[in-house]
Amino acid sequence: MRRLASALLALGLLVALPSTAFAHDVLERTDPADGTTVAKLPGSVVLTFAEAPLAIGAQVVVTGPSGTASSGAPTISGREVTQAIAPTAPGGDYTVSYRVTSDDGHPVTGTFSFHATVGLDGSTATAGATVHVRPVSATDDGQGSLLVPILLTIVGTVVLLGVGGFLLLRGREADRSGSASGR
Ligand SMILES: [Cu+2]
Repeated sequence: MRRLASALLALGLLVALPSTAFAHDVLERTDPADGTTVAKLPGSVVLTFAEAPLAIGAQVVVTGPSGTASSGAPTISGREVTQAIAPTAPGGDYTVSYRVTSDDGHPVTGTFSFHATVGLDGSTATAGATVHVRPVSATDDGQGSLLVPILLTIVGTVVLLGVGGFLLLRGREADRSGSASGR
């Protein structure tokens, strides 16, 4: 009877443990959603958690093509955490890093990203332009600058050979005149 009671207690603990872990707040959805493309960068990002996070220690950092694009501190309203984006933010790839304090006191952190075709400043993102165009022009520059060292090496070799030959000839002439005067 006692063994059965302890077995039931153990079983009860096993069932209870995951439910305490579930009290740890989780991110349910974001706006814009992770991995999506939006036509225009919104004025703010909204993170919706399973339960209302605590008012203290919330941090949301929005990073875009021009660096940090988040403006001011995030605001918490129920289960929603809203972070404003600076009106100067351009179009492009955005990453949002967040850290909130769960209602059980534990910190909850994570990141999500999205692509905005048009920025709040009205600029249009040229997808992949900064990644693909630069290596091509860098190769062109490389070929152009390679020609100069090659030419310098050729000119240098010719000059050295010329000077060497001149000195050799002069040395022979000096030897000849030296031996002539010595005689
Ligand atoms: Cu927790």
